Amino acid sequence: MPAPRAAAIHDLSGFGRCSLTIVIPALSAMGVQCCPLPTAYLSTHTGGFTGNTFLDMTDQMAPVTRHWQDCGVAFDAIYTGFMGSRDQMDLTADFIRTFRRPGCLVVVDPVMGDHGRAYRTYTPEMCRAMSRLTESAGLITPNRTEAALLLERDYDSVRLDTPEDCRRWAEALSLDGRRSVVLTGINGDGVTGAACFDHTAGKTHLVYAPLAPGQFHGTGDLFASVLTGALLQKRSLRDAAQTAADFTSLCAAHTGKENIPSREGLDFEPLLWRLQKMP
Ligand code: PXL
Repeated sequence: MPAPRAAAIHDLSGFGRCSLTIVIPALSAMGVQCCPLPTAYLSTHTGGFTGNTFLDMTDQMAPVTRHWQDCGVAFDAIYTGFMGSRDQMDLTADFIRTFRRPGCLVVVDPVMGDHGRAYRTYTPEMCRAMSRLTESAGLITPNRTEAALLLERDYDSVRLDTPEDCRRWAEALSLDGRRSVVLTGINGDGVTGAACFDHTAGKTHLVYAPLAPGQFHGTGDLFASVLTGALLQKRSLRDAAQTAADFTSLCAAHTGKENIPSREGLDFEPLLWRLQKMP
């Protein structure tokens, strides 16, 4: 069996572990061929660093789409994340329309913010465009902040305190059951996890892993990358989310012990081998 192939539309941030510097190694370790379409090159991500460079690669997106189409490339998955501009979201929607075929998994991680606030580069117009982009997805992976932005609700009203709350909000994000949702950042006593609404079964399951102390940049990117890799290994949504929660929790616990500044992200490289699956 050849490796499943995923197109990954995210930014490339040189320092600070997020987006493609997580997506590529995680998917590769899981036996998935990753074809990156970088939306921008930044010297660092925008969380915890100031003065980062930003090379906008929007004008590359349509030519890359056309060239891959000319080459007859087909994808088993399209996985998108952080966007640098509103135009990028429209071009990403075009990319999905061009390459979607039966069985192609379309994962849109609606990266827009965390801890109740949009990232500083995300304007309200971009958040609305992201919401439109998520309509092309078979699966979305918002955190609580992104859930509130997608639903146009006040952050404080999207409470994830009880299992019933978590289920309700995950289902509210499913466009009346038409797409699957993995709502991340649900917390319990000493645990963190995700509410997984599987649109094929019409059911929501909660998965949990130990909550490690500390907050690290790129945690959502690692979770969504492992989730996508596990789905391409034909695991169920619940199983894939459990694998992603376990691995992310392990990396957070390890990073916490190493005293690494949170803006440098998760020190996942020493643990990457654990994602490997023998053929
Ligand atoms: O991890 C999300 C992310 C991705 N890419 C860039 C970011 C952020 C969050 O701040 O700044 C460039």
